[in-house]
Amino acid sequence: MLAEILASHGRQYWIRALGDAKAFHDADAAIENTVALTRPPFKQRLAVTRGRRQDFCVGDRVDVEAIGDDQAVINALIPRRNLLQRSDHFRHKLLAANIDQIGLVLAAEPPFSESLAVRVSVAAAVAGIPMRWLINKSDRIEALADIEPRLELYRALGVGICYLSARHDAQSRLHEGELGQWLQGKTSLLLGQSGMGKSTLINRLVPDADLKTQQWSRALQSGKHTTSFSKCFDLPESDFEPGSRIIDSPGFQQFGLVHCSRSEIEHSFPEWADRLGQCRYHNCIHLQEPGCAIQAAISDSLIDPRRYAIWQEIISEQSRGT
Ligand SMILES: Nc1nc2c(ncn2[C@@H]2O[C@H](COP(=O)(O)OP(=O)(O)OP(=O)(O)O)[C@@H](O)[C@H]2O)c(=O)[nH]1
Ligand SMILES: [Mg+2]
Ligand SMILES: [Zn+2]
Repeated sequence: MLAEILASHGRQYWIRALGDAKAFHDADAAIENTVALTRPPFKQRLAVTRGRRQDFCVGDRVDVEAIGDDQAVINALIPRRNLLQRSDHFRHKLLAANIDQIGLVLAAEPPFSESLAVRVSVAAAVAGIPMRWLINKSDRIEALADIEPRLELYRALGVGICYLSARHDAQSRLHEGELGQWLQGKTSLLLGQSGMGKSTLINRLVPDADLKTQQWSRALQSGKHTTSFSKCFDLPESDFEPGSRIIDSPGFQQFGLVHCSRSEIEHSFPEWADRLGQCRYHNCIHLQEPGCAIQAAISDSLIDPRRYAIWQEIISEQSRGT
């Protein structure tokens, strides 16, 4: 039978049968090649994988086999529409599959890392998933003023930016305002560093989500992120179209892009586009090469030096360890 993964934790997955009871029975019959099904369709249950496989993630559609009343085994993966991942030289982490959009949750307190935000933007672009920046804690007006000039730069680069306060905005504003409109009918993944307020936001949007949240200073001291695995929730049908879903995920402090090619990363810097063909060497990586158009633009203050520094950091990681 067909199911989707709602949450993943190590080799254990929380799954839900796909579709209505009829579709479920049809799919089941097709897969198991049996017509007489007496077992009622299941809604949600725990599933494990065969042969120690761990390469599934939230949002995956899978073919499963029920075991008893409350468990299942995953047999196979249905081809993915998209897959968001991060990677270093040692491992690839699958973050979510088959999603419509990403909300990168940022805040001024604790200060968000621009390097991480750029990295997530590159990974999202490479996976072909649209992204928006959700600036949370906008009740902290003074802190917000500090990051505003940087946000202005990204807005000019075409990034969609939406302000909210998960803690203080009225329910109606969260559900019906810009954020609510953006969430309508879509499967949205919330991503971001620890303490930005992803789980707080989901608790406001999904009344029975009951996610743990934690003061970020305490979370950072303990070295533990509050959310430890990704989980998908249905947004309430009272305010959202059926099929509107939101995924919570653990905060990260690193976001490697070893799975992305240099050209993919380069093209995630849209303000460089006109200059990319103008370097002396066609395989220029814009670090120390003579006749580099990007370095020249830096010297002439024509492109943003902080974004260039993030490029240097990402590119030096790509070659390390290979
Ligand atoms: N002032 C203010 N604080 C907020 C807001 N949203 C969340 N917080 C606080 O920020 C802290 C971290 O919130 P969480 O929701 O646990 O953050 P998270 O992004 O889920 O963190 P991880 O699970 O570790 O990735 C909590 O103390 C929240 O109360 C907001 O809109 N304004
Ligand atoms: Mg959380
Ligand atoms: Zn160059």
